[in-house]
Amino acid sequence: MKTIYSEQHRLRDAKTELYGGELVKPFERPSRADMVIKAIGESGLGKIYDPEEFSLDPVLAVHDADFVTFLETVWQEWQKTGYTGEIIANVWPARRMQCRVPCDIEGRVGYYAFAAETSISEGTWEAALAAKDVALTGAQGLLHGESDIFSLCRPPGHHAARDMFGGYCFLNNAAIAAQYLRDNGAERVAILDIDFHHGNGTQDIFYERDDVLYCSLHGDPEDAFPHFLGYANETGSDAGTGYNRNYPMPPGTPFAQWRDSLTDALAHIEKFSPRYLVVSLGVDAFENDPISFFKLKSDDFYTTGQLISELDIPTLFVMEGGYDVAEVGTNVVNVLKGIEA
Ligand code: Q9C
Ligand code: ZN
Repeated sequence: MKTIYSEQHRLRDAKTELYGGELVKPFERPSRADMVIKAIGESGLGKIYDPEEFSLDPVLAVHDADFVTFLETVWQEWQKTGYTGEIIANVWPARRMQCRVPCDIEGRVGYYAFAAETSISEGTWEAALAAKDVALTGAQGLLHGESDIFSLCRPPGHHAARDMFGGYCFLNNAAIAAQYLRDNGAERVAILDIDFHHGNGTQDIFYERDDVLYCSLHGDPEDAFPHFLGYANETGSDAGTGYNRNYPMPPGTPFAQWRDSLTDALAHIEKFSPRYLVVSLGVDAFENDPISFFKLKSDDFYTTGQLISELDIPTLFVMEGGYDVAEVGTNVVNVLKGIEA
């Protein structure tokens, strides 16, 4: 299996994350991708390729144009104000307030953010652009007939909505890839999201549509980020009714239970009969993940890969979360080895 990877991910190296009322070193850090690429190199899984460069068109097919311009220009604007720290939202259009884009930069940061943990730092935009190229190059591989590809994206993407960033995500790499597959001849595309967190951004982007099925296994929003989306009663709207499926699970969920959700999601995907599958591959369901609460063991990721491969659908794996830096490489490689078994 080919891996697509860009060193440009290093440009996303924020100094701050708002966590527990303090500014800490972000969990989503460059060493995560270093560990994954190292494990891929040692695994014998296949070669590592640089991405091709794509225009913004595939990004604008899923994201709001003003949001994209905001991400592109916000660091320079922030510098102009004279602020010396990173960009952290501190105000929102909350209940009964007006949801319009203000002029002032702090107002606009709050408008486009849905959470405050994610600082925008110098180089974030450039890294996000490269991550979307990594995802799109993988999608193009599927269109050219490859059966499985791993796009080692960083920063991750599944929390990024049409016009919102947060949860360490800016551009929704998996959604951009899925839409690109649709725009290049695939009638139906399914997205399976096995990251520990609900992919609120991906759900948001495809919620009214019946051509992209979204299925997500995640920590119950009662207890886990992003808290305000990801419940089981969110099944899609309009034409998309029935094309969104959430599997929220409680703290302490072991693999046996998680696997039942996976089996159900896979059966649902099979019935949908998609031309391609995009897997939002986070490995933060791991038992030692520092910010998550499922109990999957490293071997369980191998079984997960095996179960996904039984679908026999050409699949693009898009890297999302996974914050136990010591084991993130092993866990990702285990999924991919399970696919090739
Ligand atoms: N107390 C991804 O995995 N904060 N994003 C969690 C826990 C945000 C995770 C706080 C987690 C975002 C791509
Ligand atoms: Zn996650």
